Amino acid sequence: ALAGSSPQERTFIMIKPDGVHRGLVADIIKRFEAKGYKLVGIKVLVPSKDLAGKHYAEHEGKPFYPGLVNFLSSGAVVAMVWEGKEVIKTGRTFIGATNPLASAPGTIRGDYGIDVGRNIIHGSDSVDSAQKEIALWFKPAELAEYELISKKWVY
Ligand code: RTP
Ligand code: MG
Repeated sequence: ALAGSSPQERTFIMIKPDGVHRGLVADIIKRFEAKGYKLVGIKVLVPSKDLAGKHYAEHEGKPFYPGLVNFLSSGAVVAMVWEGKEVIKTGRTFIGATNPLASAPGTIRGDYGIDVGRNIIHGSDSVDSAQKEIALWFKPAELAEYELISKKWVY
């Protein structure tokens, strides 16, 4: 139960334009918040094609890449940084499989999605990609340094 024995990590979570348009922002935030994770950064923006392209640079050259970049930059997204023990892995578990039809009920994509190109939310898949994505989407001053008062009841 000691905070010192629970190393904290950060992940980049983004509600994509379909999730925003469908009114899923509060539901998604609620899941991370209720789990006990700490919100350290959040903003709404319409990403430029340049930013969307950089975010998905690992997929450059794949057939779905141009459509993916166009889709992400087609509307408002909610970009967030969440902090806590194993939040990268847990975030991916919350989100579900890439294809919503293959995602278990109870996951965000499993509960709300059908199409792989309209899968509602993004989450970093490793410590390395989390660091890169946080640096791409947020300035250091946009991340809040504070102690979550509930921490000693969560850990
Ligand atoms: P994300 O990066 O958005 O969190 O999704 P992911 O890790 O679950 O999946 P990834 O392989 O990184 O793919 C990024 C996004 O590209 C779209 N995609 N389409 N076969 C296809 O048409 C296909 N494969 C992937 C999805 O929207 C996926 O979220
Ligand atoms: Mg991915």
